[in-house]
Amino acid sequence: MTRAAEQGHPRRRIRTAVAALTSAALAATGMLAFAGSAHAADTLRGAAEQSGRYYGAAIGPQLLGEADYTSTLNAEFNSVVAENAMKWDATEPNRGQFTFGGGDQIVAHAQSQGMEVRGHTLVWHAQQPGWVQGLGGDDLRRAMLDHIDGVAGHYAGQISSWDVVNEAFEWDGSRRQSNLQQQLGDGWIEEAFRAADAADPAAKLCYNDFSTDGINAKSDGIYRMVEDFLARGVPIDCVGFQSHLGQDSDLSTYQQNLQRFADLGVDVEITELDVGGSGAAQANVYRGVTEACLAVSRCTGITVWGITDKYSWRGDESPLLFDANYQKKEAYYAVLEALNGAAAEGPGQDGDLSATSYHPASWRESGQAVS
Ligand code: G2I
Repeated sequence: MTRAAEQGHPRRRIRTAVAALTSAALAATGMLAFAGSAHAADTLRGAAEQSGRYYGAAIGPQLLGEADYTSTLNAEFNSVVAENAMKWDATEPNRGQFTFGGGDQIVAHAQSQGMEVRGHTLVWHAQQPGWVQGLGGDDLRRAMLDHIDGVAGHYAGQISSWDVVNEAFEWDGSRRQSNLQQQLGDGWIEEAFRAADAADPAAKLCYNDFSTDGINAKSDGIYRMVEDFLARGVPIDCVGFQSHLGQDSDLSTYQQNLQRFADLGVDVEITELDVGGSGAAQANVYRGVTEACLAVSRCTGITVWGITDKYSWRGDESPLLFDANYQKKEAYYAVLEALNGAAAEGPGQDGDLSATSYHPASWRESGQAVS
């Protein structure tokens, strides 16, 4: 497969340098434990760092004042992503007027703690400000490109990887019929990646989606797009697999799916992991996802979609690693053990279940899922 890197794409060299600097910074602060260390780490970030990976959480700047929230974040995670604060509605509520307060708070906190920052998300059909929704044709194109330039430009050099485009595919592998698709045509995703490439030469550029947690029609469609982008030198560096799962989710092709994208020549990241359920069943799905990532050398890290069940978007399903009182759950210990290499043989998953992803009813209500 032809890769942009092999065509001498200039941004690849810069990104490699940024990654090396990040590793050097972690090592210099004593936070990087090396693979093969005899000592099991006792935090998620410490355990993930043993294999050079990050373990991240989605956070809200408004919660950083809560002592338990911030102390858990600082102790356990070495990467963050804004759950909402860097989206289009939050960063450009009026055309051309950018508001970076919440995102800046997150970046400042992360930098004070030696954490990486993922960027989420530059272009998405949801959480668009009202003024975008009425635009057509070239006006929408101009707005999209200006938005990418404004936001990715503002954070240039501070973001490890951007979710440039979020959730642009349907279940059957076709393009989602969003306003972006209908007004701009098939080329809009490519245009967005090229604009992000120009605005932030250091960040890795990801395509991010849900229900792609196995080999299925949707992940097939995204695979074909990535293959095409790489063949034509469109700048793409990574694919994000959201992994909003349930305790009955089928992980039988999860690792294989990550691996096939990695084999194309992109990094893969678990970007929004949460698992509805409880106890051992929930813990086993978390373990399976962790082991799958560890088994794929280009799986660079895992982000959970929140710290505590107290503030999860799926709060009634208790899908995270810390309960509402910030106590570590069984799932936490399963992840820690897996990151420490206790099950280095690779992922295994029992069961013969049909669902590949969990689709809360609220997605349908909010227009996020379409079937
Ligand atoms: O829906 C789960 C995630 C699916 N993938 C993309 C993610 O960006 C998405 O995150 C969720 C946030 O976790 C929610 O917190 O995106 C939702 C919006 O589609 C977020 O919910 C929104 C509420 O719907 C709004 O009413 C609220 O104003 O959060 C906003 C900010 O608190």
